[in-house]
Amino acid sequence: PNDASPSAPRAFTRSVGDLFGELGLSLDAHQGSALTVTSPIDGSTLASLRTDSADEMDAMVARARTAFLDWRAVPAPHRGELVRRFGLLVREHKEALSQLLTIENGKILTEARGEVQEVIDICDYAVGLSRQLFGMTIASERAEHRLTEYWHPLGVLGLISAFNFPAAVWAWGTTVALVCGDGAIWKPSEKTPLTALAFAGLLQKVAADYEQAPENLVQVALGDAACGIALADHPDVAVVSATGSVRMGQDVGVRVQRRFGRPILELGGNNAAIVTPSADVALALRGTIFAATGTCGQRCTTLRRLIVHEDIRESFVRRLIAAVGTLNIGSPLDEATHVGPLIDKAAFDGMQRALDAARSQGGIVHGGERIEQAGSPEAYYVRPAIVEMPGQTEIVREETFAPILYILSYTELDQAIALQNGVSQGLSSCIFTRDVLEAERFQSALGSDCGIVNVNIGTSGAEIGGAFGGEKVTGGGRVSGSDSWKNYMRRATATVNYSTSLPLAQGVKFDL
Ligand code: UN1
Repeated sequence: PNDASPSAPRAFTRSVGDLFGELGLSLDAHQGSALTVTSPIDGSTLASLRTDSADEMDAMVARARTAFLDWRAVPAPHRGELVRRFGLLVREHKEALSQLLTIENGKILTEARGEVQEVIDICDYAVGLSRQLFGMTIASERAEHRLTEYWHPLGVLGLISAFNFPAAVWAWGTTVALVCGDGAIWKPSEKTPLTALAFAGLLQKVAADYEQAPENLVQVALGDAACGIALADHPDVAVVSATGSVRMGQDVGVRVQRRFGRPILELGGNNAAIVTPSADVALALRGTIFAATGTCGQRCTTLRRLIVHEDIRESFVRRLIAAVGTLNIGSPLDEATHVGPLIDKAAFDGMQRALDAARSQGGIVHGGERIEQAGSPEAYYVRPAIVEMPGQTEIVREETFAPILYILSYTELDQAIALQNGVSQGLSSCIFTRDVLEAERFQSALGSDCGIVNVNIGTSGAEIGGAFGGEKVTGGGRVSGSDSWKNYMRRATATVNYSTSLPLAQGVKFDL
């Protein structure tokens, strides 16, 4: 039901202290005054934590490097055993971890459970991978020679993650890096350090009980951007994986590249759906609504642009606006809620600025208003906005991290594809069609220029098995899935001569 004045958020049934207790962890060693953690559900304070200084980062990297030197010698399947045990522990505590994630991040419980499931899934994936870190043999041009490619552990991974997927993105990189033989440091978002301490705490606990795991294999750096910069600049951090804004990635990527470290960047998206006249309308509606409003529009894969065929535009948009009007907006702990709060006031202000800009650029805004919660002035709940635009104006080409769906229309498919590709970001895209030619064209070299190209599903909710990331200002990195494990290893090409002569490559003669 559409409830214009939703009930005040339920008091949390579980406190953060209780949840940590259930996980067998304690926050005692992390207490401090530098970082106040609040819940977006009602703005209440959850914890006050100490942070790490830039000087402490040096010592942390040195410890990680020492751990790596031991860990690289452990056989990969035995490294997988560590991840297997972690995955079992996450399974055991799935509900408590999901609640903590919801309390700290504000995503609805079913999505929090989905995120914890992603952590479990990537553990299974990484365990399998630990027996499949294949190299290959290559045909040598010389007689009685063998050319082989090896994949070896790389070094220390520094992983910078965002508030919106406070656990899964870390797990994608870290579990894979661990089976690849790397050490790992995690710099989580300052908005979600508790989720980080919980997941890393469980992994540390498993590592402490695993005789083959060295000390300090997995560490957490709490702090502001300076901690991330310290990782980006440090010559002993071999690979830096960063998920977040384009602006952050431009800084981190350049810093890592300057010292010839390896950056993996997964940055902004401005994801579009093309809805064609042959689309299954009910399916397209459900797909677009979840993609546009899930996680309150705060996924990097959130649907931000809908490019609908002129012939069906009016009826489709009318149904979309009506459906968004029926979404339950309120406490994410309430199982009936569809859309929880924005992360904070800055996100709300950014959303309102974008809506004002859209209006001034000719847009007609439906929804988008704040929904006040009695007694929680610091909680920012909004009705997702549907914004009819006269064209792909400046604001439409920007990523605003909030639930705003811009509506554009088209008449020819190639025009829709040009609009879809006509932004600087290139993360995710989709088409709703039952026409096989349209579906194929969209996925082809002439179609979407994004890293993720979906047919008859929305832009968000990628599975862990596929390479995740995108092109253009999205950064080009693939954090997990497919063969992206290679990002966490180094390649060595070995040529072995098992003859008694010494033929040189390319037929070079050098007779002594
Ligand atoms: C992100 O928002 O940074 O594809 C990650 C999805 C999720 C991950 C999103 N599996 O929507």
